Amino acid sequence: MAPTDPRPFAAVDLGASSGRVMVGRVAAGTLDLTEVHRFPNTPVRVGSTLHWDILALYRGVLEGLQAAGRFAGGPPASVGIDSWAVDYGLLDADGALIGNPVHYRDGRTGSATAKVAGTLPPTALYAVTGLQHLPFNTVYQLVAAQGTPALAAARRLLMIPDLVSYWLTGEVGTELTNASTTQLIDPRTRDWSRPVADTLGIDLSLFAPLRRPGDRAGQLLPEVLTETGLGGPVPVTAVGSHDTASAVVGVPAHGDRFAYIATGTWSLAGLELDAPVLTEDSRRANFTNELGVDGTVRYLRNIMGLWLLQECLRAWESQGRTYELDELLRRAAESAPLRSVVDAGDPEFIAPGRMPERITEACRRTGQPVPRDEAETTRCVLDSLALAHRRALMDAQRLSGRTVDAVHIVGGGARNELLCRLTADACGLPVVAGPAEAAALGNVLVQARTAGAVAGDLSDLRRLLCETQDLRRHEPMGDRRAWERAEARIADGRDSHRHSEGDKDEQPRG
Ligand code: ADP
Ligand code: LRH
Repeated sequence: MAPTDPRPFAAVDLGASSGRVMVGRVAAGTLDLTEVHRFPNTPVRVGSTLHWDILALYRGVLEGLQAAGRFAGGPPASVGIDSWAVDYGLLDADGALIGNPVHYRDGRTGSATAKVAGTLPPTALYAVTGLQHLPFNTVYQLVAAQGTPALAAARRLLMIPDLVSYWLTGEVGTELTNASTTQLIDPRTRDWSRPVADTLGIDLSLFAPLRRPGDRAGQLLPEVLTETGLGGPVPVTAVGSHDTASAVVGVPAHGDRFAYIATGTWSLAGLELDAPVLTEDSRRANFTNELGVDGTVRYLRNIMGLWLLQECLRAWESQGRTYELDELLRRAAESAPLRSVVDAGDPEFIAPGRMPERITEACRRTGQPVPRDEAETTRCVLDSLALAHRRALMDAQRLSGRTVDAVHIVGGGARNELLCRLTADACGLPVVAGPAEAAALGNVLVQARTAGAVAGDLSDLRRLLCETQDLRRHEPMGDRRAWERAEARIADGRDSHRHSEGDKDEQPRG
């Protein structure tokens, strides 16, 4: 192949709702992406514990790599893997997986958050790690697992993309962007915080050495080459293995006056910064400082995202009412705006199940009209998400001192025109929607740079995205005061909920 021919890179992108393998062809001035395999990501409850079906996902990865080889007419130039954050698998002394990784929506960390807060006050933990309080952060999962036979038998802990990489290559490592979601990394040093780990009794030697995006992570094992029909050798490159880190690389922005919202199962709304914001105001606003590619900080807030809608659809389907998303969104667009809104930052929505009822209960609790049908419930979800996007981006600008003049929506939610339009209206800023597969594109771009198919910094990679990807622009419209009034309803509801809950462990909520 001539050096200027586009080279195929395989991106494995495991999202909470589906896994996919994409082939990206890259050269100067060229970037195209093709989905070669998509497979559902369906969690499994065993007893009372919710697990990821990790072997089904790994089978999807192998089938996807086989499809990538067929599509590219030969082995890809390299493979990169990204997935959702915080979760992990434990390996025994023989390198075998101990049990199925537990899903971050499992309730096992219930008492661990208070236990951690009792040992290391939230203010001190934030001052070192800068991570948003989410009850499923790896720290809480590990504290919840203390004393279990599984943790006692463990010799290695691999985050989900590192586990897939280990199965493909036989080599272990801990990729930094995802490691930063453990709440054990100090974003100033970009290394483990031994004081935090020691105080909480967490053994850092369980973690394999850190890798940075762009590092070599091994090459496909002979049995993987046989299984996938790929001729070798095929290198595996560490990318921003946290899907949100890859998605932020995939934001088609110019300059630095932009905000991003990576919307899929979650909405991750924030800014790209050079240094973390570790102030008490930032902690109280529940902002996170996750590490990004090329020494950046992803200063953002986790918001519930399209999970709310996914769970409503699942509930309606279980009652025999199956809806096409397009049709539901069309009806939602015709429903009354801002009739009722819920707090999409409220951890009460993390667990699966009964979502339409839980939304109804939240509306009733805050003295708002309850949605009368599926279209109104959908409208309530999308208005609530747009409002949470607005709140997050206003807070991010205030807390960081950076102002923005455009919002980029990437991820599956970029396909939801109503959500993009409502977000533009709520924020009073233009929204640029797309690409929907930003994580896979960011994954491909980091691989391509390591392989020498493209060169430059993040702004150069983003220039290539701007030149090659289909984007839609939404200008803000409507009455901004309507959003302010809706925000006031949320703030009142939040205060009264807090008091009725007794604000148990004084943790902030976004
Ligand atoms: P994850 O990576 O977390 O699995 P995705 O980024 O794939 O999530 O986003 C999935 C979500 O994107 C779906 O739940 C759905 O709400 C939204 N979505 C996907 N395709 C469309 C579409 N054609 N129109 C509207 N929304 C869409
Ligand atoms: C999105 C995501 C998000 C995390 C959550 C657990 O897929 O990685 O950034 O907080 O999953």
